[in-house]
Amino acid sequence: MHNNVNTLFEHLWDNYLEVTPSAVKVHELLGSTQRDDVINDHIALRTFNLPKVGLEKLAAHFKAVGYKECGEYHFEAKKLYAKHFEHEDPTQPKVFISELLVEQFSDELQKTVHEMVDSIDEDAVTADNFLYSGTHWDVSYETYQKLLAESEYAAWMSAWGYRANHFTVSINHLAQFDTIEQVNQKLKDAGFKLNTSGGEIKGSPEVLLEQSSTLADDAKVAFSDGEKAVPSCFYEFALRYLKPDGEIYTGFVAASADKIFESTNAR
Ligand code: OOG
Ligand code: NI
Repeated sequence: MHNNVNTLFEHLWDNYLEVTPSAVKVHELLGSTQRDDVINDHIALRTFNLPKVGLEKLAAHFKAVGYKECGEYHFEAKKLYAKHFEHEDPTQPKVFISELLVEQFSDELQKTVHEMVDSIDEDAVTADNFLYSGTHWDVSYETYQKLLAESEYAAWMSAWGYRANHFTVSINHLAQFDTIEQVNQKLKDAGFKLNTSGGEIKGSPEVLLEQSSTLADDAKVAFSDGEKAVPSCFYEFALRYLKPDGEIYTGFVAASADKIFESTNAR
């Protein structure tokens, strides 16, 4: 495991850029007018709730660089569970980790996921690079499509594995934009497609968090039966509001997160 938070995020970022070329354009659009590059509000990772690779196995890598558990979230329809983590340094990105509740799916999906996870080397899970190690298994495009029919999340995991599935621009830290509407307009004018599930803007000032996101890029995956382009990773935008006590809200909103997951749906 890493012991330096900045090194860990540099690796996560480089690995994310490999399959998310549009992230560079997002930075140019929103960040080029600032002295520093954009500040990220949070990142997110996905996994399966099997003992070898459950949420806590991913969390251990963040705890090792100073993160603490701060909230939990349930997604009944998508059969997911999640927690978020914060660093004592509030300028470090928050971390949102979810896991698929594998036992709630068909025997066929369970068998596929167990086979995938069985092929991960035990030592790989604690290695420095685990959080940006991608897939540890061979799946066919046919298997990908079968997973897709039951769970978009399971299919995404089979194609992309362990990596940050999005970074999130902190709108609060942007010099040239005050509202999420302005950010969305800038992105749309540049030709980006936004995730419209539940509306372009998820959340509201009342729930202390507004979020929007691009639709994931398509990137090529080397499936066992050939190469295919499938949705990879996306960029999110978050604007946070002050709580009545005057502190900024640092949590997530389950009803909004439920829709953000859909940013990796096929276009
Ligand atoms: C995470 C979706 C939730 C948020 O900010 O609410 C989320 C995912 O797509 O893995 O990122
Ligand atoms: Ni997010």
